[in-house]
Amino acid sequence: MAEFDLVIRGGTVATATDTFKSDIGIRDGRIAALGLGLDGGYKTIDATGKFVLPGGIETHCHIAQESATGAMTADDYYTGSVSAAFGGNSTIVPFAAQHRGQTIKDVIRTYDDRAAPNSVLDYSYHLIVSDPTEEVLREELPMAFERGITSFKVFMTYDKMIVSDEHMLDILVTARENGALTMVHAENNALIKWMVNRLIARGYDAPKYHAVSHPAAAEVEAIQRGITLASFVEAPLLFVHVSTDAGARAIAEARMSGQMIFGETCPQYMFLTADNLDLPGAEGTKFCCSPPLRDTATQDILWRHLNAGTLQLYSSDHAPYRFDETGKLSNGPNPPFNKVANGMPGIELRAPLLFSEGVAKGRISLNTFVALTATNAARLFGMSERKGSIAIGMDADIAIWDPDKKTQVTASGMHDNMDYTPFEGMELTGWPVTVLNRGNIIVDGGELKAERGAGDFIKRLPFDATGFMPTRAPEMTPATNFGAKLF
Ligand code: DUC
Ligand code: ZN
Ligand code: ZN
Repeated sequence: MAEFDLVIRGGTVATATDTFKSDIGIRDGRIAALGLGLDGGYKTIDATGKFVLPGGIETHCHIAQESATGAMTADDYYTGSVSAAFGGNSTIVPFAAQHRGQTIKDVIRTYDDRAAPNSVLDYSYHLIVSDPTEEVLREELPMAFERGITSFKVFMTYDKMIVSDEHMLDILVTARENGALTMVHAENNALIKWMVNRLIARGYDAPKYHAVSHPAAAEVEAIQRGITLASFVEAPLLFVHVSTDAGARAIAEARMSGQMIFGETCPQYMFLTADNLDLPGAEGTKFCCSPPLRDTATQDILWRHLNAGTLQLYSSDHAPYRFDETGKLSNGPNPPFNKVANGMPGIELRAPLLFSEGVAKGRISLNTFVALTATNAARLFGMSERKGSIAIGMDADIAIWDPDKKTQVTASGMHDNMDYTPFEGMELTGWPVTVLNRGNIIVDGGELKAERGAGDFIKRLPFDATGFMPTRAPEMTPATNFGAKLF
């Protein structure tokens, strides 16, 4: 009998800290041995000349999700997970969105029905909370955390999703008390609405004005406010899709003060600019996302924030709305920018773009690449006991990268259910040629090998606050607030 189900031989293994030559022996879905000269595999993969990396963990993607205005994403859990797998991912954590009036129990049931029969990769969800009633805060969220869904997103903008600052404090305290991580879409709602109204009233309704309508200042103000609120109640807060230098600097400063503040950016802010919106007719709607695309100076600075550790996560924010009446053009063939579904696809290209523009061009190390595409997400979202690294005992979630493979990006080359890619025509160096999830080959040599529904739900652990030293606000401290116990 073979000692291992599978041996990956001859590759260069990299984790978030180390790079070394090693074979990998896999048994029962887990990494059973590391070392040179391993044999005894029922199957063998020759990885000579390749990088053997932890499978990517994509923790910001919208799959089979209705927006607040009713638009359904183009990808379901099958096409979304297949596309993620072709892009080197072994795990996905999309959102399960609560719209006003829905119970969290119903939301989770709905997404279980969508994900379990379809996902080819392991998965979990972050909840989106838009209706934080007493029952949601006291009973439903703790029940979701118990089930291993230990993170959720709230919005500081969008009339149908926004939570007030007061509710945000309630939510942050609930998360803190239950070991959960709050994620936030930080943009100042009033500033955006004021700009949208002013632009539209003056006839500036082309897609390019979407970028103007969501000023950098809106993001910066909301990030500063979010930091103030979270720090006041000593709760962890993750700012998703950070797109401004000043916003990232506010995060860096909060981190230096010991606050549990985290940041994420996305490929669109690093590889596209607002000029992409300036296309004839409705073409620019393909590039409408929120926060909007910025400029080349911001692109440069985001690399620095990734290297400096200001931003721990780099996620696709895959929000696939097709360029037709089911998506971008649901309000007519030439919609005003404020009637366009926000978001763009990119789950398959997230890691390849970072590899090509980052590792291959010497902007980041291979280890930083691993940290940004897998390890940091595993740690922040309570999966690091099983996922995000290559070590004995961990899930055999592995992506084998050919560092020299050249690919030209085309929409038809993607495996999502989209009819465009915003990265069309880019020339990439490096591609994940084989992808494993718990030792099963999901993708190999450009072919899908996995069965629909092969992925498992991953029960995640609570947020780990080790090492953070927030300073308690005097007004929350009995010694300095006349004895009031507020926690
Ligand atoms: N926020 C996201 O995270 N994704 C798409 C649109 C949005 O507002
Ligand atoms: Zn958002
Ligand atoms: Zn998103």
